[in-house]
Amino acid sequence: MGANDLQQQTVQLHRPAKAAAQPAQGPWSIEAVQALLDKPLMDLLFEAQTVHRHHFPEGDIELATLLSVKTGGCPENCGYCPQSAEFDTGVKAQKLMEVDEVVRAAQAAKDAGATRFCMGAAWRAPKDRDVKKVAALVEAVKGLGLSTCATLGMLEPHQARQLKDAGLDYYNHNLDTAPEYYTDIVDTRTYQDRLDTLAAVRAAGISVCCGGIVGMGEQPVHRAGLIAQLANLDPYPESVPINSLVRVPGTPLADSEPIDPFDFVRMIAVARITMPKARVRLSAGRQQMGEAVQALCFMAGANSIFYGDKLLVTGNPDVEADVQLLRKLGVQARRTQEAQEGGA
Ligand code: SAM
Ligand code: DTB
Ligand code: SF4
Repeated sequence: MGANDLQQQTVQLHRPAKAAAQPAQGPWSIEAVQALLDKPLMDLLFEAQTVHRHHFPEGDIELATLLSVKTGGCPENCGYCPQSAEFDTGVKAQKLMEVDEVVRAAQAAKDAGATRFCMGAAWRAPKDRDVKKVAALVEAVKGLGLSTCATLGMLEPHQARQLKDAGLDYYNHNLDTAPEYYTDIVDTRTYQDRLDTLAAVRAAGISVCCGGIVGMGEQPVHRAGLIAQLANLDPYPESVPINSLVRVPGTPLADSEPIDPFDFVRMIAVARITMPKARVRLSAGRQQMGEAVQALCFMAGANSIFYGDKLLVTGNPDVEADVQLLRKLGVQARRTQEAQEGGA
């Protein structure tokens, strides 16, 4: 197949479907979300794809690179996390990275085609002096023309405002699961703590990146409960990461039953339908997923992936493998603002 044929195929893939998209019908009850999750898969995929094409007619996929700027030694006990100091996972605690090191990584990510750079820190909550240092990182990364994202734990309103002033575009803070299952996963903080930080982020004018993890031994009703919580945030998050648990030896959840791949695809589809304008992020777990399941996730409305050989401390598909996958699917990567404005 020649380049022209591929272009042709890409254009066809992105042509909006004829069926009219249904508007999102919030507020969402758990039962209504559950009913979507229980639909026949092909019907659910059709509905999600229809909504997706209506809201994202360009059909591109955002490439976001993650960097752990402060690794390990975290005092929280999130049962999924290799960076908790309570679990013996072999992750060595490191101090906050310097600005020049982070800028080098961000530039490399941009050169490889990423448009968003996400900085993660294994903190329960940063101190004011930590926020000052991260603000300098945000400013430097923003200066490269990348969209910026940070995930640093719980934030106070004044800290959120400081990050906004530094140029932070998104703050990632996940609800992880339904409130009823949360205490089975972590008991060093509450669901309300998470909601309070999300409110502080929203009030500071930073876009909210908030999602969860599946494959942690939760029941179907907890998956529906997570989606209902996210979709009922007012407004719902601009960006919704759906992670499949990366089972790390040494963590309490290391032996969890993996989620059925079709159930994972269903979560993506229902996130798309209930939060139609959000970037739905096919997040952790892609390395264990296979190309066909990832393609189904894109079909279901996922339009952002973590791009780079590493997530925070665990692996991710190689950059080359992702470039090949997007090429095979005829999907375009999202372009930088710069490139869009320059018409490149
Ligand atoms: N410490 C901050 C916090 O918890 O908000 C930021 C870093 S934390 C590692 C960011 C998110 O990564 C968590 O909220 C969780 O949703 C996700 N995560 C952590 N470990 C994971 C794993 N093993 N598999 C999938 N997602 C994971
Ligand atoms: C999110 O929802 N997933 C990313 C990002 N936000 C920070 C983190 C995934 C972490 C996977 C396990 C690890 O490498 O630590
Ligand atoms: Fe700490 Fe965040 Fe990991 Fe929880 S998820 S242990 S808060 S780094």
